[in-house]
Amino acid sequence: MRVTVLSGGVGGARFTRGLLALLAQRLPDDAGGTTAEVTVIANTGDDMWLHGVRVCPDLDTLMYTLGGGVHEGQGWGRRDESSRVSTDLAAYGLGWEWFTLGDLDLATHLARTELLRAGQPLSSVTERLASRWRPGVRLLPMSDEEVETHVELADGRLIHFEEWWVRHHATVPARRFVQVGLAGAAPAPGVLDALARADVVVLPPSNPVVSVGTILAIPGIRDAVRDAPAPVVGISPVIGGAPVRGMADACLTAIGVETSAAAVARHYGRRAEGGVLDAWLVDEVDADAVPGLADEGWAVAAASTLMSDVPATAAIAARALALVDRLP
Ligand code: FO1
Repeated sequence: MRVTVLSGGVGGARFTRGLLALLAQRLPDDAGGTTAEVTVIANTGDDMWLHGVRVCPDLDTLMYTLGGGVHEGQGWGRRDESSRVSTDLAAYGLGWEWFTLGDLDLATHLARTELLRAGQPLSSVTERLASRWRPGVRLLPMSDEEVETHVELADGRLIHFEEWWVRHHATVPARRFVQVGLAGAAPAPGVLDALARADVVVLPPSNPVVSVGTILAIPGIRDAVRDAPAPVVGISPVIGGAPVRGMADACLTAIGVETSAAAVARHYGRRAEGGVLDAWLVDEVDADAVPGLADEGWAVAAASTLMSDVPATAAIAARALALVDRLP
């Protein structure tokens, strides 16, 4: 069985960890994993150059979370981390005090930068780094080209997404998001194939605007999802009118979309009407949205979608897969 997931950072990584647990139960291999093939297409719009190294937040969150090295409380960065280097960099007046690199995390960025400087594309570098962590999935960047999400503020200034997200906690109103480098970007090797060959495509509860939205904006990827023979199912990142984590509401507001489970579904759109989804899973607190969406032709269900732990997340993945099993 082949599953392809379009993922941002924390939400998508936690969902994929639960999906792998479910698949290990349903399709076990002889090593505690699964015979299913899971490919994760990761957002690289949060990426940046910092201190001369290339930082890929969502790729690293996926690699560390699925590889067992993540700082669980934060959802990003390494467990047992230290900050000696970033503290000393600050003594030189370099870096941002609101966005620092841990000492162990720095090893990942140094390794990535060394391999990029040697001429390897990001997809090859990611494969090499992931081989150490053994995440149990094929981890693909959405593109080998640099595409960075910048935020246009009301006064016209453009700042990097991470500055808006981490320094300003998305409280400064965003006029729009600009994917710098998008026009020259192509899907990374393996991305279109992973969508064409999947038995199911999943849009997990990642940020629908700056994470999944950025992946879909790469020329060719949205069409590849729309044309995929497989059913496409999404899980709402919004529960009861608010994002579970992060500040997806600020992103949705910036593009004029209401922060509700139904509004996010309509934002993605049904494939029958030119969108990318066939099915949508909402939380029980949003069960009142189910009849309306069903009347519009959605395959839709309400279930507990809070990814409180791995078993709960495995159950969410099971409900999402069951939803597309019902599709004609
Ligand atoms: N988030 C923070 O809130 N503060 C940080 O200092 C910070 C550093 C950092 C370094 C590497 C990395 O891969 C991620 C980091 N993050 C930090 C998290 C980052 O903002 C998120 O992972 C995503 O970019 C948002 O989805």
